[in-house]
Amino acid sequence: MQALEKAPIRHDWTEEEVRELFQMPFMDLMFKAQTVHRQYHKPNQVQVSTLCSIKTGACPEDCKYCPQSARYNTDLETERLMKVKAVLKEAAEAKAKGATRFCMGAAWKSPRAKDMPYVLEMIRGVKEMGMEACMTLGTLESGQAQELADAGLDYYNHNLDTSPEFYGNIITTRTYQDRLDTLSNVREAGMKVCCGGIMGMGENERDRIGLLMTLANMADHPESVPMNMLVKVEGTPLENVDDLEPFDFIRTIAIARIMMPASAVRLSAGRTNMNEQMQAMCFMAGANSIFYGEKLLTTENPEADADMMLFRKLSINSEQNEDVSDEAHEQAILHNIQAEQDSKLFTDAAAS
Ligand code: SAM
Ligand code: DTB
Ligand code: SF4
Repeated sequence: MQALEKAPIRHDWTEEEVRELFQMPFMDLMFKAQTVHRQYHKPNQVQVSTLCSIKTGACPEDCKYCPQSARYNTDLETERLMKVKAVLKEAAEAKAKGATRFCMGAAWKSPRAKDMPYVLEMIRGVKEMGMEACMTLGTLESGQAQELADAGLDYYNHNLDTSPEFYGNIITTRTYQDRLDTLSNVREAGMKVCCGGIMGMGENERDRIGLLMTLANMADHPESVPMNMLVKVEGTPLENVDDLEPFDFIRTIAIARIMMPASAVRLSAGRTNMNEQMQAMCFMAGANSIFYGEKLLTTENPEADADMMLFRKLSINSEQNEDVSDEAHEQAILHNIQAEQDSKLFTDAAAS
């Protein structure tokens, strides 16, 4: 049998080509994305990361989607930088539940010099546990990026969020170029790049094309590409923006997979508003990473047990760390099946 030829890794995508992908019949696009996915990734494996908000709210930036900006009234309780010990306790719990990567996020424009020793200690602690470490702390100068890399940070998350053209409608306190500069500082320091965007902010297809082209035409593709569906938070300027057509979100995932074949594509924020079937379609389109655990940074994420159940229904294996006991997983699944049956009994009884 002839070996399957891999799609090439390209950095020269044209707008016309990407538009053609967006215009493909949905089934053809899904087939193409799944074909590329299988050339580069295990088809039934999804990586799980857990998020921890190490500093919450009171952010000076004005990102219109974000509940953590100090400019909007969102009922969010602000929290100063967490103690290193508390962060490492959460990391240990995440590891016990099966996470292979621990991602720490701070609502900062940029980390301050006095915060750096604590942040570096957090990285060292997570690495000692045998997990990958990721951080998202805002803009980084090259020296700061080097300090993080030297402490062992594997990934730095910094999103472009949208196209260069639409960006000014969403954020005015830092420029697109500032973001690109941070990304190149991260690269030069030798860390892996986690960079993606948010769909459903009122952008149009051209903007989704613009975002994907900026990502895929970088000299090196981001190793991880988070695709967030906007979580509309009351009090933010985007709270009432129109919903994105779910198929357009799935299409965007499929095209990200085709344009960046070797990258992990993460189905990130917004999963609580997606049913199991939609999430399965996102996996089919090439998403192979999720955030696992009840909370993202400040908003809800699906219950861990529900995710475990979904993985089981789809025979998806999470890329697990060795220390997680199968028994603990089995118990959690059984617990969830029981809860699902109980709630069915309840609704059946109520209907009769
Ligand atoms: N303050 C840092 C920064 O912005 O670089 C790090 C934390 S920030 C919350 C990380 C990312 O979360 C943002 O770039 C954005 O893509 C995503 N995000 C924030 N609020 C969101 C929302 N309401 N819905 C979807 N994604 C969101
Ligand atoms: C990313 O692209 N999505 C994550 C992670 N990077 C840090 C954050 C999503 C945040 C959703 C809104 C919240 O929970 O505050
Ligand atoms: Fe601040 Fe990050 Fe939220 Fe923007 S996305 S307001 S920088 S926490």
